[in-house]
Amino acid sequence: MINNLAVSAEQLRTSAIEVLRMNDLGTMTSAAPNLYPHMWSWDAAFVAIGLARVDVHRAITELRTLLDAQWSTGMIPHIVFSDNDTGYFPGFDRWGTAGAAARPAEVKSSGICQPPVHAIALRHIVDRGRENGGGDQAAAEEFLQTSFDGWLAWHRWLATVRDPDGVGLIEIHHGWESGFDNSPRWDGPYGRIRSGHIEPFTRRDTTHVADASERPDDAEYTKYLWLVHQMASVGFNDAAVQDIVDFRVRDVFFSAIMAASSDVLAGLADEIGRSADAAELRNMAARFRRGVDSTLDPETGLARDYDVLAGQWISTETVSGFAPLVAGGRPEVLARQRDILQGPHWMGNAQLMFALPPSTSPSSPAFRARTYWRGPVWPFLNLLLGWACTRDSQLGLYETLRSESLRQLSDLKFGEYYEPFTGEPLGSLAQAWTAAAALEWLGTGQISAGRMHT
Ligand code: 2M8
Repeated sequence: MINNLAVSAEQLRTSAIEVLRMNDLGTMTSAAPNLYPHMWSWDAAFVAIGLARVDVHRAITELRTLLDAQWSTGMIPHIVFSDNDTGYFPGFDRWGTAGAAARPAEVKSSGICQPPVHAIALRHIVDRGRENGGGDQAAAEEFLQTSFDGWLAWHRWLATVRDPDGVGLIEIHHGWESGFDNSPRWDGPYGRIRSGHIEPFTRRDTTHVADASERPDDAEYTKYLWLVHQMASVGFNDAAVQDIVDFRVRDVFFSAIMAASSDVLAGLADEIGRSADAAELRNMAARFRRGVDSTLDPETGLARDYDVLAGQWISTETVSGFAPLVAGGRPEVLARQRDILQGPHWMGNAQLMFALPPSTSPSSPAFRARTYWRGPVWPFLNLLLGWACTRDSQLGLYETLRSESLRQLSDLKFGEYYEPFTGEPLGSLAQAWTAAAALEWLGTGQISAGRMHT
């Protein structure tokens, strides 16, 4: 029993496993049952972390499916489409990736990417495999050996194609690439886009949530599709996209994940005797850590994105401002960031239902308590922050994030995101990465609820 939980740890674990089972399509996990009936790249990484707690083999399958969708350039696409192509728009046909030269012909995918959390997931799989020993360990070691080159190619693609000038920041070409789709971070860049003609479209997402106003509005969606149209018009060719696309932003949070993940992949490289690759990855990690550090706003102490086309910093107070806590960095910077995170504008806000950071600070004029990436709390992000705390031996903050997250998730709804003041689950329920986060927070202990396929 975990202190102050409305349910027992075993109940929470059983329900979380049930959600992953419900979303299990065989070789991939849908991000959510109806709203997102396909595999999403960074969701898959978190899902694999959770799966590794109950079934190492199934966790491996998840990452292998994702890697099978890797483009010949090294890019890992943000959506791998399942055959269940009914409930989601834009589907494969609308993406226009059918003719993209770099896409493996046998796998249907989108043509953009998401943050590279995957090496962190691979680390979890290897660690769980080694803890369990036997067949789990053998499978995890084998997967590490056979998949390593794929992950390395992914990191190299990001480090070259998306940071051609070596500034240590990843350039994204769509808000969807950040994973923070309609965050106020992107209001400036989207505000400057004047969409050209696109084919008419009918959205499906708004039919899967209780209140359509939680989702991005139609004007936002038109711009999202305009960017897809632009990229499709040049066959998703990397160099051509950069020349023509109307959204070019250096994403500080994506870059922080790149730094953290490159370090983790370097550690794994060492373990399999790939020391030259390990050195290259450590250099990558250092470069992106410096890049993240270079964005710090000296007044607010928060990290910032950079709008390349406008030549402007983006200073909206969102949780991405804590990118250094994910990237790692100078001790004094991290200490100040932890103070701010736990202060009155974030976790220390007295009105919060749980002491967990909202996606936008409630003190910001951009804050919207119920609107998607404009304010609600996202459980998977708290898991990522918690992971970084353990890496940096910040056990006090880790314990707060863990116990508050477990309290939040003990409603057994596994919401996509939560209203910060009431704790109401919003968006999709039974969201896969939320269930995975619960399993990882619960950690070791009884796993009598069993494997995925009993
Ligand atoms: C959301 O994004 C998709 C587009 O990629 C959507 O709204 O249709 C975001 O929360 C993203 O971060 C997440 O990976 C995806 C699936 O959970 O949903």
